[in-house]
Amino acid sequence: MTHDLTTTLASQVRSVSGRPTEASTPMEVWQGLSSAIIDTIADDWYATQEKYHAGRQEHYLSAEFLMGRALLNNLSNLGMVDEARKALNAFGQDLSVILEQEPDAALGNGGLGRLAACFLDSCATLELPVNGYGILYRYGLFKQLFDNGFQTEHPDPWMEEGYPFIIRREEAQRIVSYADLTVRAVPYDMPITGYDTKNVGTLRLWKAEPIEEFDYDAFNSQRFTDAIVDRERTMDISRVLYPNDTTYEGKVLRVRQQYFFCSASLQEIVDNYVDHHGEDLNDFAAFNAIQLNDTHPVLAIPELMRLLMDEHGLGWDEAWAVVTKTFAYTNHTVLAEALETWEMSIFDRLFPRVAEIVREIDRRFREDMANRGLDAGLINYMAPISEGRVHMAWIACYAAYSINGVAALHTEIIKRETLGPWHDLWPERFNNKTNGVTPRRWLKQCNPRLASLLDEVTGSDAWVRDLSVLSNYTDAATDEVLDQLSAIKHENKVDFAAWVKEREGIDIDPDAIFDVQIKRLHEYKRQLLNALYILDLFFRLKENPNLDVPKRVFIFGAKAAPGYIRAKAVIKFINAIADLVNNDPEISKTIKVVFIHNYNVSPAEHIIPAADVSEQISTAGKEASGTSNMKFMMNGALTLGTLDGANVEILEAVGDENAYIFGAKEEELPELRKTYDPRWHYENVPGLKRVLDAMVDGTLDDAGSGWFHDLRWSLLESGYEPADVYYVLGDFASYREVKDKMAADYANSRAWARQAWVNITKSGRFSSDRTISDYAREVWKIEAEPIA
Ligand code: 26Q
Repeated sequence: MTHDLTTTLASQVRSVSGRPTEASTPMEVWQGLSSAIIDTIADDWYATQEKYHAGRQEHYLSAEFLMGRALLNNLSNLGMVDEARKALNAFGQDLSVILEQEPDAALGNGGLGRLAACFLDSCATLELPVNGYGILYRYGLFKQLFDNGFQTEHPDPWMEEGYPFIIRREEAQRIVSYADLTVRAVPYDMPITGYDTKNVGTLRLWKAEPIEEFDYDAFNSQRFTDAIVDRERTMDISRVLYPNDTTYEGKVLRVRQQYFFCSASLQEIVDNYVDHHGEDLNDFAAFNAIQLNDTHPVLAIPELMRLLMDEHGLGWDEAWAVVTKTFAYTNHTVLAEALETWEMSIFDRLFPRVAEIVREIDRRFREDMANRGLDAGLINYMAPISEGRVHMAWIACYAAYSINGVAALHTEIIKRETLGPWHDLWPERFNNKTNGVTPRRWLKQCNPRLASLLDEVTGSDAWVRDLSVLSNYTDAATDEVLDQLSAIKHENKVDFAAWVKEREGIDIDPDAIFDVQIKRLHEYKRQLLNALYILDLFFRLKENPNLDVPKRVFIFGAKAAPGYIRAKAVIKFINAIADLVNNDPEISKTIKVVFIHNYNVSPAEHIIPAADVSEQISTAGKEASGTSNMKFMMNGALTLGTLDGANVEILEAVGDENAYIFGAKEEELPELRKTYDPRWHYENVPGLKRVLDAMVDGTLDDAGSGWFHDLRWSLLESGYEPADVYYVLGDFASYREVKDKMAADYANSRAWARQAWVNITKSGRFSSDRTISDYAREVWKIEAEPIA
């Protein structure tokens, strides 16, 4: 580094606060230190972008980027953590306090958004010419509070106090036109540093602004409201992130958002091509690949057609030839309720030209398929437009040269079912890219103690760039290393207990087993199964106070989509169990239940290093991949899971003896369902009747909402659809057995530590570096472009 951090820091903090550094608030110091990072990387950032723009690039389009905090990530990547600590100490400030000032950039819901963030980290580290494009939501995912155990949602104006990691690029603004509204798209860039490289990637987030601050004519003629209405309609576009995950919501504003960032991004990508490679757009795909993160950015397909034809003079066939060599599509779900379809009338109303192009894609698709001899029913099913609705996934499958799932099992399911007819047509387009997570944030930064042990055992920090090296050390676990590992886990648990005490006001014992389920709240993820186990354990202990069970803390973190009442009911149910358990003077000596409110990236960084047990208990076939399973594995927690998503591959990596697997398998479920009778399980499976009755007999209080009654009903009767579609009662016995066994195994701490060590050292293939190398080589066809 050419700059001395202490000097830069002092001047940056003073210019933020207008006071001496010593007298500045921690928030101001955070701002100043963050600005100092920008100062440090500015030249390299510029050089990287210049280099990338001249060659072949990949553009990652995503409606969500769940970035979390940036400061520690950047300091760590740049090798400046110690320097920053010292510089702060010189001013009487403490790095850990400063780091906690930073708001989370929560511009995503869950897995899909966090995956995009991990991918950017890996692309930068691998020096790949990749940039991300998304939306600068003014309000990220809602802040979650509990009111009497009920989730309440509150706005998250995350940038309001100033955010140095994002820079407005006035000069690069674009115009996005709708039939009823024309807006400015102003880019805000976030630098993406990599580990131990000078390359700096970019996440470009678009903000919608009015063309003119307000309509002066309207204002002058006293139409004050008119003057601000359009302004507000414009600002609406990038105001708030939709808080759904896995359910589709057909709101017009949502499709406006999607078009907004697709159009702005593509205009820029096309202009950049012209600047560097000339006016002939026929060769566009030689220099550009565009990855669509689920169907949310699929409007980019007709939008690129429009730009190529209307702005750059290509004919339909030429434009289609370009488009079909440019886009690749990632599917993240098999749930039918998540597949996006829009009423064609919405397209007509918002962007008639794009609507016209979609109709032409549809017409040609039908012609093309008829020529191939497909039957009329099938053509109609697969057509981009059917029954007046546009099917975004079908457009993606028709236009994309690559279609991928996010774990081996998931890819098999989409080939067979969700996207089956497309696989029949073009099997060569399909490929699997099992997800991964960045070992920088999810190991080195969040678990420094374990990171040091790995440095020590492997003799270097090479594992940070190539996690697969750890597999050479699986057998290197001496008793001494295992004891160190146990000690590290214990220290992490002590830290976490203090964090929980401060944040949630609950005392937990670091000697207890920390059993953790953190993920969005959804029926298919079966937090309810976990809750029923805890309630059953409560009754077992009540019945037999001398029962020999180890101490345990059950930890949850989960947000429910605000309109998903049954998910909110599960939150209330777990909080009610927590009240019951934690306030019982006897039982609370053995078990505790903690629901961490407002679960997000930063809380995850505190929770995961302290976990012993990783709950991955979705109904087999429903979780596309999961990514917290990988983070837990890297941090030495053992998986308690079903054979679903990436759990299957985790099991394969660590072996049967190092994971706890239970429940019905995906291929068994159709047969089981034919005769499945949840009532029979209720009557006959030990413990079930007692816990299900406790939901409605006054043991647990839902404050008159009727929600617990509904939960029980969803498991037992459920009226119009079959009861217990997620097979909670069906898997209960198997879950209880394996979870009990797991708890008993914990007593042998050497053996447990050995299992943890195997998990850590076999986690290499779940690094997002591996995932990204595979995308780069097999899909994007790009190579590293180091700037130095
Ligand atoms: C769609 C339309 C309207 C409003 C919202 C949405 C919407 C938003 C977000 C639909 C889905 C999502 C997010 C899905 C998601 O996070 N899926 C997860 O993706 C992870 C990364 O691949 C997987 O590991 C998880 O298994 C999968 O659930």
